[in-house]
Amino acid sequence: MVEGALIVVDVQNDFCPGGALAVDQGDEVVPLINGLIKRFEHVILTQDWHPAGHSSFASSHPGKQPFETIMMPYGKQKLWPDHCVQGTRGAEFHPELEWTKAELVIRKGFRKAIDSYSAFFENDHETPTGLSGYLRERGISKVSFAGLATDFCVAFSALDARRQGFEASVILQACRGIDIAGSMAAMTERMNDAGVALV
Ligand code: VGL
Ligand code: ZN
Repeated sequence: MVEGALIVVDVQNDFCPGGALAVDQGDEVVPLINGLIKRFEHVILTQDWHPAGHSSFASSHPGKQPFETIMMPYGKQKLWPDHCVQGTRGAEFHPELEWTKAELVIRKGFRKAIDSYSAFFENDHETPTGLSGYLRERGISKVSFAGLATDFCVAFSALDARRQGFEASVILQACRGIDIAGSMAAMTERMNDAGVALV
């Protein structure tokens, strides 16, 4: 068994080909992640889980298009197509993801006025999801990330894991990115600087 927790980030239909915010080859990570799930001591899943009309949706801002950036009270926010709406098929885990072993599902982005990329904090970098407390209480000090998207939810989760004092690695082979406006290179550099092991 690999020590620590595997955190499987947002392997949901809307981030896979055919979904509302599809990541290129997003579904290719599923068999790899299924293999990892078997090998890890603990497994935690995250699930992007937005109410309809969420403030990160371009459709909630008249005249705005997906992938534009706007200012929100908590800072810059990229706007997305409607995705991962609570209770829809797009928000469900990929049908081939073997998730039954998971001990915890962290849902994020459920507050209408604030987006959440990280598994630890919402995009104000202050509002916690409770994951740090959960890991600490359970004595888990090491986390490894796989899933979607490398340059958004995976990267922000890994950075916050370091900020919270956890040992963090990203299993790149089992991640796929969105890569808009150089986001992959920028986030890779930030993860390296923060001491995230990219493996
Ligand atoms: C994500 C954009 C919006 C992600 C979630 O999982 O990386 N990206 N919501
Ligand atoms: Zn989202």
